[in-house]
Amino acid sequence: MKLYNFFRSGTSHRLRIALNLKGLETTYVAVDLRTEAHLQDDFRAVNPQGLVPALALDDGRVLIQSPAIIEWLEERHPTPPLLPANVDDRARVRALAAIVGCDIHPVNNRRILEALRHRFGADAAAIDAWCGTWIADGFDAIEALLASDPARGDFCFGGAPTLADVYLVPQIESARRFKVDLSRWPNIAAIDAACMALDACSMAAWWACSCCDAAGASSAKAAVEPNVVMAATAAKAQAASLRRGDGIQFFCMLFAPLTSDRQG
Ligand SMILES: N[C@@H](CCC(=O)N[C@@H](CS)C(=O)NCC(=O)O)C(=O)O
Repeated sequence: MKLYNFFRSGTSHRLRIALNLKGLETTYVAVDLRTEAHLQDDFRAVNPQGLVPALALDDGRVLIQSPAIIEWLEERHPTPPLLPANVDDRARVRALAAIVGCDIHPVNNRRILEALRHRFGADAAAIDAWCGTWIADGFDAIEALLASDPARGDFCFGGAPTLADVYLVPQIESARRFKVDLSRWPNIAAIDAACMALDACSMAAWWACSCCDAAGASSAKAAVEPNVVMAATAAKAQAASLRRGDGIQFFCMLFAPLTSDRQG
């Protein structure tokens, strides 16, 4: 299978987590949103919608839309399951995922932010405020749902990662990029820590991503912000315990957060 994705795309990130949890390997194809590679004819031939991710199967068929792809993975490769056995529980897990997938991510996507910047004159602070508004709105709801579940273990539902965690982790990463203070949501922060302790999640992070190439990293800007330094430091610490660390990955890990691009 070929995975068309971008290292800082939240929807790509959620698919990488799902693939890792299922133990499935793919050939990695980088589609660079910063250079608008996703809007070029060659990628539109893969996905006419011009969005990542897309998963090309070995027989040539292409799956698009991360919710559809992840559900396909769940049905084709049911072990380990990302959805609970009980129908009511499945509805709960899907609802948590949908808060991210339907109500947070789409309004913070790159093309929305580009329209805010170029058609409506939004500056960087306005963009952060916009994204922060919708992330906080969704995270408040998720936090309340998590707090109201007495049977919950370390993850969004029960004691193992589910679809809800697959969606939540990339959105937390995106929240950090948009300077959202996560201390307001202790259950969400604890789930992030539990997920990031799993190789399946940490190896799906943008800093572990093989499309974080030297060309991308070299576009790093010099403007260092505190959250960026923290992210780079955390990434560096994470790197020590993970199966990566060649020169390019290390370089990317340190400098990719300095880029000014903000993707959904
Ligand atoms: N609903 C789609 C959304 C895909 C999507 O919006 N992907 C973003 C990256 S996270 C993208 O390709 N954005 C390009 C753009 O907005 O120009 C899915 O879940 O796959």
